[in-house]
Formats: sequence, C-alpha cells, structure tokens
Amino acid sequence: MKKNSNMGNVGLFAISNLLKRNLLRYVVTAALAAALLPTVHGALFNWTTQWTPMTVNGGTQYYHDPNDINPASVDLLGNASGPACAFWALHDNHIQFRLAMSGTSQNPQAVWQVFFDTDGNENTLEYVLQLDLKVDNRVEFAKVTGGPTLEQVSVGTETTDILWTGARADYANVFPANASYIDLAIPYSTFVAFTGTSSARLLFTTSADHNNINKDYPLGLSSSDLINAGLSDNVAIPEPSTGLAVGGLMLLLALGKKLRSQPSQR
Ligand SMILES: [Ca+2]
Ligand SMILES: [Ca+2]
Ligand SMILES: [Ca+2]
Repeated sequence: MKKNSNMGNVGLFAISNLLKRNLLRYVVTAALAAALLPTVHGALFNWTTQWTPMTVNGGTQYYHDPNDINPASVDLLGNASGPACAFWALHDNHIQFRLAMSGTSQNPQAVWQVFFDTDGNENTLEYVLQLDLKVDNRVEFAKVTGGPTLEQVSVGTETTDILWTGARADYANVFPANASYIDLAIPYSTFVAFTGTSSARLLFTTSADHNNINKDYPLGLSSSDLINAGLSDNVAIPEPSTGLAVGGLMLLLALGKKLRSQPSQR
C-alpha cells in the first residue's frame, strides 16, 4: 500500500509541475496576444475617420450623376462640381473604401463594387472588392474578366474566382448610423498577396447582380461606355507600418529564449 501511495504522490507531483509550466505558457501567450493586437471594439479592426477622396483626370473629385438611379441606396451621389462619391483609406492594416449614396435603405438587396485595374491595361479590370447583399451576403474579393465596355465586365462567381471573402458584420458598414454611406474593407496583406501590387486605378459602381454591373456607372457614363473612361487616377497605397510586428517578434524570441533557459523539472 505504501509503495502505491508513493507512486501516487510522484504522479501527482509530475502532473502538478506540468500544469504549472503549461499555465505559465498560457499566461505568456495571452499577454503577448493582448500586447500585439490593436485596440478593437467588438470588431477585427477599426474603421478610419480620415477618408481620402478619390480623384480622376489628374485631380478632379471622382463623381457620379446625382439622382439618376433607383433605388437611392444604389444611386452614387455627386456631380462634377460637387463632393466626391468615393473615398479610400489605409487604416489598421486594412484598405478601406467608402461609397456615398443619395439615400439609405433599411434592407438593401444590391451590390456595391470597387473594381481594380492592376495590370496597366486600362481596357480590362482584374479584380473587384464588392459588398454582395444580393446573393451571398458578404464582402468578396474576386477575379474579373470581360471588357472593354462596362456592360461586358464579368465578375467571377465560381469557387476558383472568389479569392477572399469577409463577413458582412466584420468587413462592411452598411449605412452606419443611418448615414448614406457603404464602407467595405480588405486586409492590406490579402490584397497584395493576390494582386502582387498595392498600386491600382479604381472604378466604383453599383449593381443588382453580383456577377456584373447594371446599376450606377461612374462619371456620367452609360453601360456601353469604355472601362478606361471610368478609371480613377492611380492610387499607390503605402505599406502599413511594420514596427509593431517587428517589435512583437523580438519580444516573442526573447521570451522563448527565457523559457528554454529555465531548468527542466522532468
Ligand atoms: Ca448616381
Ligand atoms: Ca487592366
Ligand atoms: Ca457573390
């Protein structure tokens, strides 16, 4: 009996030490995660409050025709002398876009689109970031084919065409606080990984379908106009600061070294 009791004590001691070591690792890991993550408020990232207006023709604000599309929730706002209808920002490691509409909707069922010309051939669009509240209810980053007219643009819907998706609740703001804006975002690293660039000309539209453009066209254009007539000035999105990531990695290495240098209790 005594022998068994001793074996039991040894076993309990080993388990106790194992739990202590694992607990230390959990505490360190949790503290590291808390230190490295940006402050968030129930979301994966923060939205910017400092939007940069998109421009066209070397500095004119990017605009649409006002009050030319029904319903107002897909009618891009503005005119050549008015405020821009499209904005962008790089904030909290996410590329963010804002589209200004002429009205809101309680239950919108449409698609808001940001197209990208990334290869320099202005007769084609290569990618789209779109908020699809018509079919899939998510933010989608997809391959685009077709052209050179706007009505010939085709957004891929096959699994191989959809490069990335984000939940609507995380990556879109649909008429926040009942303001007539649609905001959508994609992680900077995701965009660069798929496109191989962070420099592009953009085209902003709305649609009743998730695989084409058939609602509002930019700059007073119509469906038979050319893609290149609707492209913004080139936007070169700067790389986000890597200071935090490098600092976090150094902290991680230092802690790992400290843990390894502790005498083993086995
Ligand atoms: Ca419009
Ligand atoms: Ca192109
Ligand atoms: Ca879709």
